[in-house]
Amino acid sequence: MKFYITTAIDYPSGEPHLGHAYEKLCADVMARWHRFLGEEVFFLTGTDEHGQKIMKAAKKNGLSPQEFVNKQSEKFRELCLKWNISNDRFIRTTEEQHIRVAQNIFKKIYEKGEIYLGKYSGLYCTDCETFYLEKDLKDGKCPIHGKECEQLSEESYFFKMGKYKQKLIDYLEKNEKSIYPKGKRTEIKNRLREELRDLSVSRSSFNWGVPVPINKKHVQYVWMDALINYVSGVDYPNGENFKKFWPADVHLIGKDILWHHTVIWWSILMAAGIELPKTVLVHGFINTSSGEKMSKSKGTVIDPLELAEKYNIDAVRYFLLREIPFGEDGFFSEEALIKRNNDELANELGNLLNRTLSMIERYCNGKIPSGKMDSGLAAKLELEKIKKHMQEFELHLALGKIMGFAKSCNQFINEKKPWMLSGEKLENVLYSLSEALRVIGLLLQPFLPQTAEKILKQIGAEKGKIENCKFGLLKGGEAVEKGKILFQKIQTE
Ligand code: ME8
Repeated sequence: MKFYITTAIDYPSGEPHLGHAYEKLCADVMARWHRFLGEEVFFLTGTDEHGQKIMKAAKKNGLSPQEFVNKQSEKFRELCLKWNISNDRFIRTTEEQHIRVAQNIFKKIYEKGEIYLGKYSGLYCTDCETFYLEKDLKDGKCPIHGKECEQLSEESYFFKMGKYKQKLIDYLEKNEKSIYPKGKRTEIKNRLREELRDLSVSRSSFNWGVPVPINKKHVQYVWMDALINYVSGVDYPNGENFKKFWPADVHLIGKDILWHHTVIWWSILMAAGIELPKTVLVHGFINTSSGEKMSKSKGTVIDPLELAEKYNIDAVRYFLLREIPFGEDGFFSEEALIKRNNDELANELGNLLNRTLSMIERYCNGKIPSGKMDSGLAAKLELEKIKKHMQEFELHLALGKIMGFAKSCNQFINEKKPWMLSGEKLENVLYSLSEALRVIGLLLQPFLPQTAEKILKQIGAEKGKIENCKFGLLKGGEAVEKGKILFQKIQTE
């Protein structure tokens, strides 16, 4: 089995924000989960470096567009490192190889007679890099950014997107999982009831873009360049990775770019004769606790690199994954993060490890005793439900079930009172707790990779895959190695 997952590629016109980090985090958990299932995974992320928005930002910073994106894209790479994102490739749309593929696809569609030269007049939002019709505007402004749109008029190539309308509707009808969650699929189906216009796919009033292969006075429209990263990232058309991994299993994106990833991307693929991705998966937006929508252009941004310096990154990952039901919008606040760190990570998970290891040290000379897994405790692990939640992209529920099991283990200690036991009874309890911790450690690998590694190391177990999540694999006699506390409680004044 293979699993190919992508995130949107970020505009490096500004600094990375929490929304960027959140998207990479969710994709990371899914990529790691599928590796955990034993599948061959390819995980792609990167930066979207062409277009007017980048050009304007470069100018503002007194740099050439190329110098500017070189500098900015490093910050997004650093974000991946600091947040422990396990991407297999970081693609930049200014890479030669990507540019070649973007041109190849443009040319292919042109040669099929699906692209023609015309003139565009319309309203353009540079922040979205998208044309709008008068009726789409909110109070005369961009519906996403609330900014004035520019009136543009220039020579442009057009892709005959309009003629794909029925094909797109049929595809949506037939493929239930093509857009997830369900409501988003309905949203696109409804929008497709209206007229579908041809798409302007080139710009001629500036030059920071992929040159149109048939007319060097034009550059490819930034979306006609950026979307193609999903196939250039696996070396379309002849690369091994393309053959092995395409079609993508999941394109993970935010709700503001759903139209681009379905109607635009799918019709480009249809025109180029390339298979369509299996699922476009939409996550929610993160807002700050003041209720303000986080937005680069409005400057209400939380710096995810600073967060990674300030807190244990697994506490940040945990907070976002548990706090926000996947697919819905959510709030970020440091107070709520600290509360979950203290109540759930320190008090439940950290405490469970600490108590268990202390007892093994005290009563069993630091070696896991051989024993029998307690069937009552074993039954508290809802492995099938965890798998099902992951299949349905309910990351928050899967993680909730794993943490629920840790809570059951703490209750088990309170009920069994091992400090009152001796002999076989004591050994069985400590063995059961070690086994439970081993399975918790394994299951946490996709979510909190550093913490999982620490847990497994401290109880003398190996990293492993889903098939190791059954009880009875520890033999007894493994030396435990109590390490530093997993999660420090954070004091608030
Ligand atoms: O749209 N919360 O780039 P981008 C959660 N380059 N996610 C958010 C968010 C928030 N507050 N704000 C933005 C682009 N996002 C294009 C994509 S793909 C071929 C080209 C998400 O930097 C947003 O929905 O504006 C998108 O999925 C991603 O961050 C990058 O946004």
